[in-house]
Amino acid sequence: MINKESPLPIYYQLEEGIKKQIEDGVLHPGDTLPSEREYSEIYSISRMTVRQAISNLVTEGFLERKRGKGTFIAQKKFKQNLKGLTSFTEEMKKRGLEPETIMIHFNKIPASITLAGKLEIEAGTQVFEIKRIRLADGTPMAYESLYVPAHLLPELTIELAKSSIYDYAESMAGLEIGQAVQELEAVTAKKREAAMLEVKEGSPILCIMRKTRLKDGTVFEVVDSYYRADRYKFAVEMER
Ligand code: 16G
Repeated sequence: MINKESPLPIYYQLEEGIKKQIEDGVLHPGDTLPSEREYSEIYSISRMTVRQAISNLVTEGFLERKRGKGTFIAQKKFKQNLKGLTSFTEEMKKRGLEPETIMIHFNKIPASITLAGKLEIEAGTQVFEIKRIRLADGTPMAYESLYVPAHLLPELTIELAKSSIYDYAESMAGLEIGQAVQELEAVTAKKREAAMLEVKEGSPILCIMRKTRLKDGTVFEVVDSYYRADRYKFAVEMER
């Protein structure tokens, strides 16, 4: 795994070696990683070097540190294809995972000028302000902050919003969700997001801003979603 003649830094070689072992199934998700001492003895390298490689792999989401228990191989990241306009519920079900929602906030408020601008409605129009944690098989994946004009979903309740808003909109409210524009940005978790996503403050987070329209062009929702970068990656297909 380590070639001391190589111009590549040793920590980097170790990092790549561990990644390859995960890829090849030599190390399995949930396994304990060999200790710093073992790596340093096997490859005759300093513990500082091993520590650097491990800490980079933790930041990148390949390894996970559990306090008082050690370092483990992390579960594989979810890859979401950004081709179709899907909901969280659909994405999780597609993978055979049980979606779940913890409702943090559910309220009707008059839209501020800024929000009204984004939703393309008059300022003061009633909108649902919904903040929820989305989980898959009990693990928090994302925290969403969502705004929908209330007149589009007049019967929306907390219970319905804890399930699938897209499903409710399409199968019960008779709306046709059409298209969306999404922006992705890397941010670090602030105290509040870190607590909700069960990560350390400062951990990498993927922030996705989605604006969805109905088929007739009406803005249906604006959503800021914060996804755990150690659990999620997004794939974009391109053609030319
Ligand atoms: C996804 C969407 C979000 C939408 C939600 C509906 C992204 C980045 N965001 O989380 O915009 O409101 O699905 O999910 O994909 P639901 O139908 O399960 O409530």
